[in-house]
Amino acid sequence: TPRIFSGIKPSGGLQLGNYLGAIKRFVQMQDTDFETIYCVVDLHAITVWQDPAELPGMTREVAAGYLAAGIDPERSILFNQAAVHEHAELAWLFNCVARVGWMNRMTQFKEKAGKNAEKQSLGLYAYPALMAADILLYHATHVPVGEDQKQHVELTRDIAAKFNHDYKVDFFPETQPVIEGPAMRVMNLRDGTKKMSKSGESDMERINMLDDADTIAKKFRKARTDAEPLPETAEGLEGRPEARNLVDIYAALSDMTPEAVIAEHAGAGWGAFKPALADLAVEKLAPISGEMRRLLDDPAEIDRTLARGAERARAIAAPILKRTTEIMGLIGR
Ligand code: AQP
Repeated sequence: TPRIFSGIKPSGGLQLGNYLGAIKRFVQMQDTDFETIYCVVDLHAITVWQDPAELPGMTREVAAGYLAAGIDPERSILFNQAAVHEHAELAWLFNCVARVGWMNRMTQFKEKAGKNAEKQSLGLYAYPALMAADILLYHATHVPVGEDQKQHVELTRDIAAKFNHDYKVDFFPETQPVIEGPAMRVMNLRDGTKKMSKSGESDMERINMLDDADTIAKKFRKARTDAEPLPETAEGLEGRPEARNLVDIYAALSDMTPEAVIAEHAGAGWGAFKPALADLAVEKLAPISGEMRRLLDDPAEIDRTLARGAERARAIAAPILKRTTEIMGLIGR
């Protein structure tokens, strides 16, 4: 059966973009023919500093987000990456397959590191090799990713191909990126040209999954917009990134097309549209955040769920890692 692997970093509280761009689709994929493996990728989170006093709480929050949104830990495998040590081991083996020149071409590292590349952790630089390990440890055939991750999936294919070539085997599959339709990209509420992000500087630029109704209303009220009302047609959103973002969020939350949202609210002022958007967001998010809070009241139960998932993950991962070490000529496993 085709198998999907995808992950979310516990590098902060879950935000609306993680839900609309990732978790919501992950839930729908459970109803397809894919076997689904979802991971809280804590080993990726620590590529930048994470306070050890806060990391366990963020790991549980991401797990609670998956569960509250509808990931069924029986139908999907749900676990945290650090609990399955095979991820780190395969990542090392892949560090020895991947080439420095390949890593140098990764645009995401350049964007994240900016002018401070020398000061970044070696882990942040090597992160695509760990991502390749995450995927290939399960011989995952498909990875649902945003446009920004496409390059890393290509690197995963390059690593698999070089491994197969160098060791003269046909062992790792060619993973396909699944980039569905126009991928939902939620933008920052203060700057419509930047994406909404967990670790963005100001809390006002994002909607957190655990924000209460008043906070959600306030953040949308204060969201940056231009002075024009909503256009009469979708073409009128051209060159208006903040306006487009609010329309896109409305569309994604209501499962409507942006065109239909515009048709319904044509010519409306922000004073009318923003409260409607806030009401819709609260209506859709409150059941999820309520369930997240309920789950987070019992951290031990979340840990047990993750541990059961880790056991199932390891049942797939361990033989694949063992075979990899044998192919490479490493003894003792
Ligand atoms: N703004 C977004 N719009 C749509 N999808 C988004 N995702 C993240 N932000 C948006 C999707 O969420 C999944 C998890 O991503 P991640 O946690 O592995 O890393 P990220 O993309 O770097 O997420 P953040 O929230 O921006 O975290 P930080 O601030 O730590 O870097 C992915 O599927 C991603 O596409």
